[in-house]
Parts: sequence; C-alpha cells; structure tokens
Amino acid sequence: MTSLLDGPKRLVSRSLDLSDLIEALGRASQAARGRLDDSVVDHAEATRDRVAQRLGLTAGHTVVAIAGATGSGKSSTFNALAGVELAAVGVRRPTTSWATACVWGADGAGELLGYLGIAPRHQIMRDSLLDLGKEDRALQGVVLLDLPDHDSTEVSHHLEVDRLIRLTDLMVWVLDPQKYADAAVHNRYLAPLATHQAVMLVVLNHVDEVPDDRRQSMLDDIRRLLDDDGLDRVPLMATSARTGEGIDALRYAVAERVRAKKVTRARLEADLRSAARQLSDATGTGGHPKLSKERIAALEGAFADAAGVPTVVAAVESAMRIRGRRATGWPVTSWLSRLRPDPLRRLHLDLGKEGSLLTGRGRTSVPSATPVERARVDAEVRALADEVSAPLSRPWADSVRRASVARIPDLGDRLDAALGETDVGTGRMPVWAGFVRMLQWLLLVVALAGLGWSAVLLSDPWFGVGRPDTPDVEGFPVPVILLLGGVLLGLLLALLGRFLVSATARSRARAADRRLRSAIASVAEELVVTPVRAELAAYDTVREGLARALK
Ligand SMILES: Nc1nc2c(ncn2[C@@H]2O[C@H](COP(=O)(O)OP(=O)(O)OP(=O)(O)O)[C@@H](O)[C@H]2O)c(=O)[nH]1
Ligand SMILES: [Mg+2]
Repeated sequence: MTSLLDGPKRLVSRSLDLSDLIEALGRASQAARGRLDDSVVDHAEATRDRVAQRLGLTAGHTVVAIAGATGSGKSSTFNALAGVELAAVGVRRPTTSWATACVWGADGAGELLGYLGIAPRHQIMRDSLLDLGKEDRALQGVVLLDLPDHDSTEVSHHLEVDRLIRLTDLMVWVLDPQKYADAAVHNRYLAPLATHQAVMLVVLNHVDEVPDDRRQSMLDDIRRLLDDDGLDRVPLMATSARTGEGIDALRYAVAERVRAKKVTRARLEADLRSAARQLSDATGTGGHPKLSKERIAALEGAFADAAGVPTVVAAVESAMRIRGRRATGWPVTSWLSRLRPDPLRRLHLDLGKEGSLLTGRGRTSVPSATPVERARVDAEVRALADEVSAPLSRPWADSVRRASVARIPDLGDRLDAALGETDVGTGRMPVWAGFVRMLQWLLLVVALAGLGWSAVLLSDPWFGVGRPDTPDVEGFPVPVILLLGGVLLGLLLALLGRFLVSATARSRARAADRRLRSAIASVAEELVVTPVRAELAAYDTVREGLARALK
C-alpha cells in the first residue's frame, strides 16, 4: 500500500535547489518567448514568478486547501479537522462563496494570507481562541482553507477555486458517494494535477451513508478512476464529517505532511516541473545539426550570382585589359582604345569615393538579379533553414524559417552596397606597366627621329645618289634602322605587354572575385546565417534550461 509520505519523500530527495529550478525555467521561458505559443510561455513565467514569490514568504506555514463539489462536505470536514464549528455548513447549496482560512500559529502568517488573498473577515486565528485542544497542537503551522465548490453555477466560485488551488501547498479533494465519478472534477482538476500527486490527498466523505458491504467496492472504483487520472500514488481515505469516522486519520495524514515541512517545496517543485514539462512538450527534445559549410557556401554562391559578381568580375578583367593596353600598347594605336567605354565605369563601380559622390548615385548599375537568380536565392535560403530545422518541432522549425527570411527584403540593397563598397583592385597599374610605357615612348621617339632623319634625307637633292656620310650599320642606313627598329620594337613590346596585361587582368579578376565574394559572404552571414544561428542558440538555451529543470 502507498504510504502517505511516499510522494513528498521521493520528490524531495531528488530535488535540485528550488532557486536553481526557478533560474533554469526562467532562462528557458525567456529564450522561448516569441518562438513558442505565448500561452505556454506566459504560464511558465507566471509559475516561476509565483514560486519565487511564495519562496520569499514565511516558510513556517503550510497552506492546506479542502476542495470538492458542492455538498461533498468541505466545510463540515474543515470544522471536523479543526474540532470546532468554524465554517458555515448549510442545507441550501452552495453555501461557501468565499474561502475561509483557519490559521494555527498566526505569527508571521499575515504576509502569506495576503498572498492568498484571504480578506481579514475570512481569517480565523486559532491561537487567539482559548480552547486549544489536541487538534490544534497537531495542526500547528497550518493555514487550512475551506474552498467554495468547483462545480457551482457561480462563476466566481470556480475562479476562486482555481486561483487558490494554484497557491496551495497541500490539496485535500473531498469526493462524495453520489458524485465521485463526475467528469467535471476528474477532467478539470484531478487528471491535470497528475504531476502533483505528492501534494494531494483524496477523501471519500459521507461514508456513513454508504452501506458497509458497498464501501470497499466504492473505494476500489474510486481508486481505479484515480489511477486512470494518473494519480496512482495519491492516498485515498474514507471519512464521515458527520460521525467523525476517519477524521483523526485525515488530520494525522495532514499533520504528518506538514510536520515534515516538505509539502511547500514539493508543491513548488511540482509546479515548476509541470510548467517545464509543458514547455518541453511544445519545444520537443530533438537535437539539430550545425549549419554545414557547404550549405553556407551554396547560399553565398546564390547571393554572389544574384548580386552580379560574375558580371563585375568580367568587367574588372576587361577593364584591366583595356587600361593595360592603353598603358603598354604602341602609343600610336593605343589612343584608339580610349574610344571604347570603360566597362567598370559603365557599371558605376571603381569610381572612387569622390566619383560616387559626384555622380550622387546611391547604387551601382550592376544589372539586378534575374527571376531565376532570385528563385535560386529563395531555394538556398529555404534549404539552409530546412537543413537545421528538420529535426525540430513545428514551432521551432517555423521560427528558424521566419528568421531565415526576415531580412531578405534588405538583400538587394545590401548586396549592391557590398559591391559598391568593395575595392575591386583596379585602381593602379603594376609598376612594370610604367616602364613599358616609358620604353614605348622612347621607342616612338627613336622611330620618329629615324622618320625625321629619313625625311630629311629624302628631301635632299642628293637623294638617290647616296650620301656617303650617312652612317650605316652593315650597309643599312641608321635612320632607317631607327625608324624600323623603333616601330618594330614598339609593336613587339606592345605584344609582350598584351601578354603581361592579360595575365595581370586575370589575376586582378580573381582577386576581385575573392574580395567581392567575401563582402557577399558578410551579407549572407548578417542577413541569414546569424539570424538562423540565433534561433538555434535560443533552442539550445531552452533545451538546456529544461533539461536542468526536468533532471
Ligand atoms: N451524512 C453525512 N452528511 C454530511 C457529511 N458531511 C457533510 N454532510 C452534510 O452535507 C451537507 C453539506 O455539507 P457542507 O460541509 O456544507 O458541504 P460543502 O462541501 O461545504 O458545500 P458547499 O459549501 O456548498 O460547497 C450538510 O448538510 C452537511 O451536514 C457526512 O460525512 N455525512
Ligand atoms: Mg462549504
């Protein structure tokens, strides 16, 4: 048979420090706020606050409430326990509308009665009475509450019962032979209190009205119903408030629990654990994978394409080619390339700070993402959210998805700004280009000198006759060597320059690609990855808090 103390002992022996539990539940509910249903989070927070408040009150008193249907004999049981007619017992139902409190040992109980919201006119102080008997000694430190009925047509009665049941340390449920199977009490009160078995007693009152040969089967029936409610460890007792049968045993059971001074803690602990359990049911227990590098890389790739990174990189390469050729080509032909527009400037990139200020443009002119690119961005964001949220419960998976897209409306502007702010590295030409340029001009000057000299010779009246004083090398006149050599070397140098410029353009394009992609990666990190990680971190915080609270 279940001993009366089984419950509280078991609970308390494995109990954490209650303040640890309060803290763990508080952290979990804070992290769950906005992610789980508000009503569950509100309940957890209200429970935590109430428990914290109750813990702050005197530990010297234990609140014991007598609850049950109208006419079950709550007020009579209250009087029988007290050994005095304190509460009104009536023939007309319902009789009790407001809870009455009887306090044994009034010292320091004021605050607790205030917390319970019992008006002074409904308070009875037992040590202010002179006839203290053995009942009173047994119940020292008890605040006994006679509650209104829970099945009344009076709404105020339910509210009062519900309110006080929440604040009570030990509950005595009074059933009577007629209504013990009523769904109202089982569904509304008993079954939901399955987490609170350790702080409950159930009494079948009016047993004097049950024939002896039917008592046991009735008690068995009630036991079965209680087991079905999940209250298999709750003690069940038989009493008659009229004849006094079983009342001493009930008083003893109550007194025993109160003396152990553990019901208050057990009740508060049960409240915290039950709120934690509800949060946990809503949260689920699944783990989640970390965001994989590959997923993030795929997202960055989609962002980079949508931002037009390949367009910009191609523009960097061709701009570098054009500028390089301009700088290193044969001066006579390279000016022609000036007629071609600069691809970077056409995109309104690489204007420098002053340039952008002058044009007054907030945006680059990189073509905006195509519908296909945008669809890919959406698909990658979804895939990333799905990857980590797949094992999570619905509300958490939803909140991860919400977080993943919450900042997507900013994406276009942010990607464009990232392109605009990235130094694509086309500003200066390499040093060798300067030398080549100098050499080109030198060769041009040489060629022009050769040309001039040759022109002078051609215009000479002696032309054709040959001037013996024209210097020559191996029979070739120096002016011709200068002219042809200058032009040929210039063209050759231009060719070599072209080759070097191509290599430079390619490496600059690669560098630009790296820088642009890293700028895009920061945008992806800020707009998607960080918000998703924040949800996962919140989930982990909730799970950790609940794991501690439910340990
Ligand atoms: N025969 C018998 N009558 C009882 C017993 N307990 C209470 N009564 C009677 O049942 C009626 C209702 O008792 P109360 O104590 O007023 O019941 P209550 O649960 O407080 O009722 P409400 O305040 O209306 O919710 C009264 O007439 C009591 O005398 C009992 O154990 N046996
Ligand atoms: Mg009553």
